[in-house]
Formats: sequence, structure tokens, C-alpha cells
Amino acid sequence: MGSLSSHCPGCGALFQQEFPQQAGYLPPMQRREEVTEEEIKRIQESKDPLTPREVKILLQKDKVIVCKRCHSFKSGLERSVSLKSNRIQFKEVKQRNGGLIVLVLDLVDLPGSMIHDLSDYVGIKDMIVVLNKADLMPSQIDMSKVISYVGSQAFTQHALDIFPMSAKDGSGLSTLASHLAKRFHQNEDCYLVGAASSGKSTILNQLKHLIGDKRLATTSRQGGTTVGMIRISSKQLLPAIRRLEDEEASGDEVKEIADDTNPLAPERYLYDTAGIIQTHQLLHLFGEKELSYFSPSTKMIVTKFYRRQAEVFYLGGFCKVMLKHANAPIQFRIYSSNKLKIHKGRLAKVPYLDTQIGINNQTLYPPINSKRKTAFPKLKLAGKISYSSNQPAVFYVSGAGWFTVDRFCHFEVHTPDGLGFFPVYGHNFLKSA
Ligand SMILES: Nc1nc2c(ncn2[C@@H]2O[C@H](COP(=O)(O)OP(=O)(O)O)[C@@H](O)[C@H]2O)c(=O)[nH]1
Ligand SMILES: [Mg+2]
Repeated sequence: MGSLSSHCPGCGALFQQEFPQQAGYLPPMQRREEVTEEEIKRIQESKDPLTPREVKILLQKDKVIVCKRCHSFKSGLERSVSLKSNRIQFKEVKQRNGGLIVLVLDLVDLPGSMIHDLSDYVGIKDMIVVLNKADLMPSQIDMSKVISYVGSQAFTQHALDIFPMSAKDGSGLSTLASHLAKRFHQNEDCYLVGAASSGKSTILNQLKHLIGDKRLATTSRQGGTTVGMIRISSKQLLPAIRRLEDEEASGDEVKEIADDTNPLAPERYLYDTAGIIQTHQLLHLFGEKELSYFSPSTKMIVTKFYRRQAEVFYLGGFCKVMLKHANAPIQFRIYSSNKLKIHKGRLAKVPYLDTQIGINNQTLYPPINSKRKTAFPKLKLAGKISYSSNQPAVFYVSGAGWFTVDRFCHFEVHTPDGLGFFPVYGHNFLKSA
């Protein structure tokens, strides 16, 4: 992959000085001399008085410089998202033999973050699947049922392991770490791969914390944050993974771990990659502030209510569910962020309610205001569902969560441009009573 020293540690883009609006731009003031570790060591150990240049190098040594766009993401200013096709970045990965794909799926947007044509991007490789954002899952969810659903998909049929993780609280990190260590020992590289916003860079940052690297990758609810490949070396990761394993070995059951870190072993890398753009994911339609109105950031909650025939409800201002036929009141259970506003009405009121989408009184958010609304894709039919209670079903609304119904009914779902609605039949993912 060549040297990455001239790449932004936040997003992996090549540093550049021509295009202020593009990834990698470094204003002239921020530019600094590339200095090797050996040179820094020489300056630190030098007994001679320091030159002005050497003083500058020492002062800048620990300051992490990121590009203008990453700086804006960090300060919440960045809005624009590039949906440029990124298949090209995987060309080299695909051509290489061996290596481990760490496919990161987002539990909140599970069907939306699945990459059914993964092998077109990365070729046929060993793979493990990380079900990330486990910390957000409501307590009613039985994770073993989610794992078996993911394992039943064609693109995961050869997965060596499927396990939950939270890049936020670190749970599952040791399972991931031991898979990585095993691969590094086999002299192979590992690649974090997944849809935009599934949490790849946040996972990378957990590992960076382990090795004490402050040059964190930029993360954001919006897609398209990571642009190029960002990597961590096996030479740094393996000792850190060993420490983690040592810490996890319980006090009363003493576990002997042989020191198999071979200083002469070739250096291998874990790469963070740019998200694979799935255009059906709703997150690409929203800005950071809009996402904050429905993208869960704390444990999801369940909201239960009944709707009768000819009634309707809206999830925020972007998903409309119309109950066309029901013999009795239907219980809807919505699994979502506690911030998602739910509006109920009657079918006859739909033309009026539709005009309320995107208004500024915090009822039918997002899109966030009437001006945005004019540029926003219109709500279109995304699914006509005829539900019969003889098999369970979960209805996902990409990035917002999912809902269930409890008995026979017909309903219609409308989303922006008809995108991001995924019925999953044969599952309810709930713990058995
Ligand atoms: N609650 C929670 N949020 C997460 C987790 N992992 C990532 N996120 C958030 O999800 C968003 C996307 O993460 P990022 O790492 O940028 O995704 P990437 O596009 O796959 O690199 C950010 O707002 C993260 O803070 C997790 O395990 N739990
Ligand atoms: Mg990223």
C-alpha cells in the first residue's frame, strides 16, 4: 500500500494543498516537515544545544495534524458527503491472496448494512463478521437469534465467526483482537470492511487506544468520512493484544501465555477502509443534525401503541406507515432512539400531515426545515405488507431501528424515494418468554 506518512490520520486521504473543499487539504500554516523517528530520537538524545528547526520538530512531535475536512467533522461543521464510488480502493485488496476480512455490520441498520456482493469488492477471503453497536440494542433482544439470522445469509456462509461488539464500550474487542493476532502470526493482513457508518473507524480507534496512539481516525454519523486506507501495524498491535489477553485471564485460573511475538516476523497491518456505499441506506440523505433526531446514541427503547384500520403513523418526518386493513386493533412495537418522534393520525389526514414534514416545530422532523424539504426526496411507496401472524417478521427502517406488528393486517410503508425499508421474515429476535 506504500507509505502512509503523507496521509491524513483522520480519513486516510493523501494530504494536498490545492483543493480546500476536498479531503486531505492542509492549509499552508499547518504544513510541517516529515521527520523520521530516528531523527526525533537523535534530537532528543543530543547533548548539543538545539537549533530552531530542532525545537520546532520537538514541539510538533505529539501534535496530531488532520486535514481541514476531518477538522470540520470533529467540530461538527462538516455536512457534505461524497458518495463517490469507492470500489477502486479494494482493487489491490482483491488481487492479494490471503488476508482476513473483518466485516462490520451495524445492528441498528442490520439489513441496510449487509453487503451481499462483498466478494465483488474484496474477492474470496477468510472472513469474520462483527455485529457492532451492541450497546444500543434494547434488552429484549436475543443476540443468538440475530447471529443465526446473519449466519443464514449467502454472503456470510463461510464466515469463521460472527459475534457482537460495541466499539463504544469495548465489549467484544478481545474476541476481535484474538482473531487479528492469529492472522498476524500467519503473516497475513486484516481489513475492516463495511457499509458507511457501521463503526469501522471507531473499532480502529479502540485498537489505537490499546497501543496508545493518539492519531485517531475521524468518525461521524454521516457516511463517507473515511476516504483512504488507515492502518495499524502488527508490531504495535501484537504486544497490546497480549496485554489485553493477560488482563482477561482471571486471577484464580492462572493462564500461561507463551511469548510468541517474534521480533523478526514481517510487519503486517490492520487496515480501516472507506465505507462501501449502499445507496439504499437512509443515512446518506441526512445531515449530522437531522441524524441526531433519530439515529440512536443510547440504548434503544420500545414504544408500543395500537392502530386501527385507516389509521397512520409517522416515524419522524421520513417514514409513513398506513394501516390499510385490520380486523382488530394492531399493536405496533417500535424499537428506536428515544429521540425519534412518532406522530399518529388518520388516513384521511395524510395529505395535510404530509405537508407538515420538515417543519420547524419539532413535530415531523427531519428534514429539518421547509427549505430543506423542497430539496429532499419525496416519500414514496417502499413496501406493501400483508402480514399474517403465522410467522414472525421484523420491519427495518434503515438507521432508525425497526418495528413489529402482532396480528393479521395490511399496511403500506412510505420512505424518501422508497429507500431503506427492509422486511425480515421468519424472525422476531426476541428473548423467549
Ligand atoms: N453507540 C455506538 N455508536 C457507535 C459504535 N461504533 C460506532 N458508533 C458511532 O457510529 C457512527 C459511525 O462510526 P464510524 O466509526 O465513523 O463508522 P465508519 O463509517 O464505519 O468508519 C459514529 O457516530 C460513531 O460514534 C458503537 O459500538 N456503539
Ligand atoms: Mg470510517
